[in-house]
Amino acid sequence: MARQFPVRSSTVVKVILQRTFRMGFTQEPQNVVTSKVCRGALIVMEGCDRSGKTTQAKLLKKTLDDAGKPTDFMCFPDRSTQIGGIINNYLKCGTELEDHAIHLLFSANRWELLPKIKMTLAKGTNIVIDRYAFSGVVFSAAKEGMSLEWCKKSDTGLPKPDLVLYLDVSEKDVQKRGQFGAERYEKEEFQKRVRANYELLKDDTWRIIDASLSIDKLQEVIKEEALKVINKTKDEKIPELWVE
Ligand code: DGP
Repeated sequence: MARQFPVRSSTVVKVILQRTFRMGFTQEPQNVVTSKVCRGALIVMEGCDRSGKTTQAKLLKKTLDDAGKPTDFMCFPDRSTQIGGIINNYLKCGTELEDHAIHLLFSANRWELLPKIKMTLAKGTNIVIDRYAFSGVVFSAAKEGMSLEWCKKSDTGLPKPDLVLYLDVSEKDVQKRGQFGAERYEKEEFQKRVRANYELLKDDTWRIIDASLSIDKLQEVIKEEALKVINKTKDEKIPELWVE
């Protein structure tokens, strides 16, 4: 005769669950650390040509890495892409392009790198960018017939930086740093208009840094500002630039 199973299957399940619960298997694993990934900060370095931005931006990347805050360096224009190649040729006076057309190419160069910017910030890495959309506006609007408002439009929707470090260098100090190079915009009169345009863009995310300080002193000031903003913004969303 077939042996009768003495208990109903629902009772078996109940017992197994009770035992398992007593053994602690249904509790949350004790030593699994669930850490939240905070976003990285977007830090932009701006200033007239020869203000020392590139040196400071590259140094800041290293300073933050060394301080345990992983950071990437980027620059605009990024001359390594196809669009960047056209821009490079234009800046070196190898080609002539209509003012609006080159403005849009500078802007397109930023848009094409947006996925990289977003991905980097999302994984918690900060980005230090040597020039951004502000350069786009101040250089293009320094040309005749180009309004500041029109120049802002093509970059509307890009992420707004958490911090803009503006390296303020006087005309006199620029002259002391030697001759301008041979690139298209490296002319005294043009740079004067660029400097005046920068004045029109500043808001409370900007810090005006005296670029006449020594490289080390300047880096100290910049590091302090960067660390402050990294701690402040890690849980915040990044707003869009120039939302009307
Ligand atoms: P840099 O590689 O940082 O030396 O920049 C090259 C030159 O291009 C410099 O004179 C600034 C200018 N520039 C940078 N970004 C833009 C932009 O978006 N639009 C325009 N018109 N000029 C820019």
